[in-house]
Amino acid sequence: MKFLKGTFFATLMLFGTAAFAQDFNEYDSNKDDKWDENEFEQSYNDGFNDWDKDKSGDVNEDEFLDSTFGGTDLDNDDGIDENEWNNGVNNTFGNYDEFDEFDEFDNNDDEIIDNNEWNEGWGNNTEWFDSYDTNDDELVDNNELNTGLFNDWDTNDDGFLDEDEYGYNDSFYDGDMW
Ligand SMILES: [Ca+2]
Ligand SMILES: [Ca+2]
Ligand SMILES: [Ca+2]
Ligand SMILES: [Ca+2]
Repeated sequence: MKFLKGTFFATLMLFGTAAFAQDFNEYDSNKDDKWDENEFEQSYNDGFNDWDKDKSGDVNEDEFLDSTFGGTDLDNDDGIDENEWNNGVNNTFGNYDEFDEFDEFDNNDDEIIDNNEWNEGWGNNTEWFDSYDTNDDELVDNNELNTGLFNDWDTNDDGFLDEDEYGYNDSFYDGDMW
C-alpha cells in the first residue's frame, strides 16, 4: 500500500512539474527566468475569479479561507496533513503563523486539518487576511490579492518569483484548487 501510494504521488508530481514549467516560461515575457509582479499578474488573470466565489468583485474573509484551504490541500482530499501544512508554512503563510503549530489547528488530534479547523484557526489569527486587505475595508480586491500573493510567494524577498517559488504554489492556480 505504501509503495502504491508513493508511485501515485510520484506520477502526480511528474505531471505537475511538466505543466508548471510550461506555464512559467509562457509568462516570463523578458525571458530572465523569473517573474516580476507584472508578469505574475498576467499569469494570474483568472485567479481572482476563482477566489471571488459569489462574483461580488471582492474576496471576503470566508472566500479567502476557502481558497487558501484549497491551495494548501495539495492532493485535494479535503484535509491538510502535516506535509501539506509544512509546505504552506515554508512557501506561503509562514509569515503569519508565528507559532507554526499544526497541533493548534488540529483540534480533534486526528493529524488532519479539515476545513472547519482551518477556518477556526485563522479566525483566531486574522493577520494573513489583514495583510492582504491594505485599505482595511474587510475585503480583498483584485489588486490586493495579486500583491499579497506575490509578496507571500517571494520567500527570499528579492522582488521576483523564480520557478521554484512559483512551483511550490502552483496549487493556487485554477483546476488544482477546487
Ligand atoms: Ca466575493
Ligand atoms: Ca490533503
Ligand atoms: Ca483534525
Ligand atoms: Ca481591501
